[in-house]
Amino acid sequence: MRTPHGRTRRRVTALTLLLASALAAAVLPTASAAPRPGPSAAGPGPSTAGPGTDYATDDPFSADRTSWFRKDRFGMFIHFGAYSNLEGEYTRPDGTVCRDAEWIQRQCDIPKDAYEKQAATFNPADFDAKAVVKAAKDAGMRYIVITSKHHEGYAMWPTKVNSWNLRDHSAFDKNRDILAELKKASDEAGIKLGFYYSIWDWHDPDFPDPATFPKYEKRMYAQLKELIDTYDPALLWFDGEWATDKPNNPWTARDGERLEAYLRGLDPGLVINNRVGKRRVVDGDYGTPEQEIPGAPVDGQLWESCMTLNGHWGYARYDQDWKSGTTLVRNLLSTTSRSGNYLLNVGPDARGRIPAPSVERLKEMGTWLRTAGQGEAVHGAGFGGLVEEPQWGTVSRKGDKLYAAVTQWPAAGSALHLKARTDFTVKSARVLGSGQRVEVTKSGDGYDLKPSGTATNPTATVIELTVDPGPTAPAGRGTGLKQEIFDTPELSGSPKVTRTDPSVNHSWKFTGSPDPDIASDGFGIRWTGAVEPRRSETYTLSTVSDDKVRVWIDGTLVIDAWSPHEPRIDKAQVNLKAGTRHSIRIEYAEQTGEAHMKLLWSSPGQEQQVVPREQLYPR
Ligand code: FHN
Repeated sequence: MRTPHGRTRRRVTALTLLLASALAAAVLPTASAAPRPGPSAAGPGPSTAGPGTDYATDDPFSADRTSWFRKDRFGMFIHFGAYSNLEGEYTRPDGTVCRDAEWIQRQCDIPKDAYEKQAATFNPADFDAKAVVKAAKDAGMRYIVITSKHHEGYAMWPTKVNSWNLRDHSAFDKNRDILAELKKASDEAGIKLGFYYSIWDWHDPDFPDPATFPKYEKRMYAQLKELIDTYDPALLWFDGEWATDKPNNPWTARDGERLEAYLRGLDPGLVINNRVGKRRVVDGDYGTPEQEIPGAPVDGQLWESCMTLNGHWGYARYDQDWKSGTTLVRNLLSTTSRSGNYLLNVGPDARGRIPAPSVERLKEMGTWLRTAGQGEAVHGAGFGGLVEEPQWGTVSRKGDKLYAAVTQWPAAGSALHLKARTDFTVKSARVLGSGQRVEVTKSGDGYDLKPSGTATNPTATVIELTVDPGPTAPAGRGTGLKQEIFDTPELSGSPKVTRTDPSVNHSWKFTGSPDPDIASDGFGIRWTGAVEPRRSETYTLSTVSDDKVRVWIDGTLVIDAWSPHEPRIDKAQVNLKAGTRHSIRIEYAEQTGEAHMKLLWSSPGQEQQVVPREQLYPR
């Protein structure tokens, strides 16, 4: 099926649409626990969302669907809305000045009519999509996420759902559509485009009251369908999912379950963040730490750190507290070295222009990335894995290359030490952008790197190591684990279903279950068989579970989370031998509420992933 702008939409099967529409129409309790009819934005349909539904359709750590996101590493966030028209300052009728950016209406208690009046003068005539995309591409950014609707509820596209939008309520050219302009420019530049969409809506009168919230929800579904059908975004970045007031936010995890299923029914290729639900490890495809960088790869989920260039997301004319280009490059190196993405924000002004200091810093980042191939340490790279993160910089890995980005260059004759996490060898080393020799010697618990010259730049000098990561067995020929499903959480009696489960990668949430004959609550599962690692290393096994789980390896209980819990991660370190089929037994129980069960692994030489089918054998 061709979409309006020429891209072939991924084929959406009838079942996924049916499931999506059924979910949209499913009656689910609201925050007040009273049943609340879901919106029928996707149209009515028989309720297939129930026992037998499993929302885990792939492993975001290894699926083709998320491949671009895991490789791109660096994106541009754009906060642009009616709030931009005030440029961070609101002068009250009494002459006092109140300052904020995208929260200005709420934080400065601007009356609705006054806010609508100022929005009517909004005219971002100088918004230049090609210039925005060029700034992103020149910075080394590979994707863009723009606010299509922030908490103020103002749509930045000509939505048909209401008139509170840039087409119908502004002084802007009524023949222009900035999201369409951005989509065209992004496609031409080979940049992915995503949309930020706030669930929390300060403008829609039906939003705060759980009794009327379904009317808002139906409009929200309709707007999201407009965005997908009109602009074919690669990613949806939800926000405003948290419990709050002014106005009250009725959004629940069940609402998130239904919305995520609806969206995946519309476009199975979408990448969706975890704020579609309640910002948990079981929501969406990736976690969203904000204004901070996790110290290591995030357990159980991909992740992306979003950050401002100064102190505000939306434009604030008085905020000149800009991060330096060096800080920004080092932040990007830190996120990459922990297998995360960096979503760096710009806030266009009232005319739609990106502030010059923002453009300057993005140019500095792009220059560093383009110099001497230093961008290889970021694009397509990820967790260093083979070595501990050093004090003197960061280490990312891409295949047989380790990129040591040195921010504290050693004194002449001194060495940089890398602590090894596994047996691997260094075959060669070179400084990108310099012909200087680098002496590599085995030393204690790792390697010493002794460069013979000076750093190439003050931000970070990259030493590229070519390594042999050590023996990795060929992929196995496994088919999965034996799975026995019981209709009691005690796993008592005889199993109602016995089959081979290709991988332990399940998200039954509130409405689903492992089989149509198994109710959504009150079931138990036992998996048995063998797990065969491809490397002889210490593996970290992680379970993502709700309600209860325990795991045995070679008869030893290594994870014991046998008390009911909300969605959470439990981990164990186990020494596994390549080519050996270590026995594994997993017991899981769902009592009531949500149900999730995933088994992931990682090791110094193995990126985090759901344990794949070919390494699992039923017994
Ligand atoms: O309230 C928003 C805020 O305005 C901004 O959009 C950030 C960006 O991720 N998200 C929320 C705060 O967590």
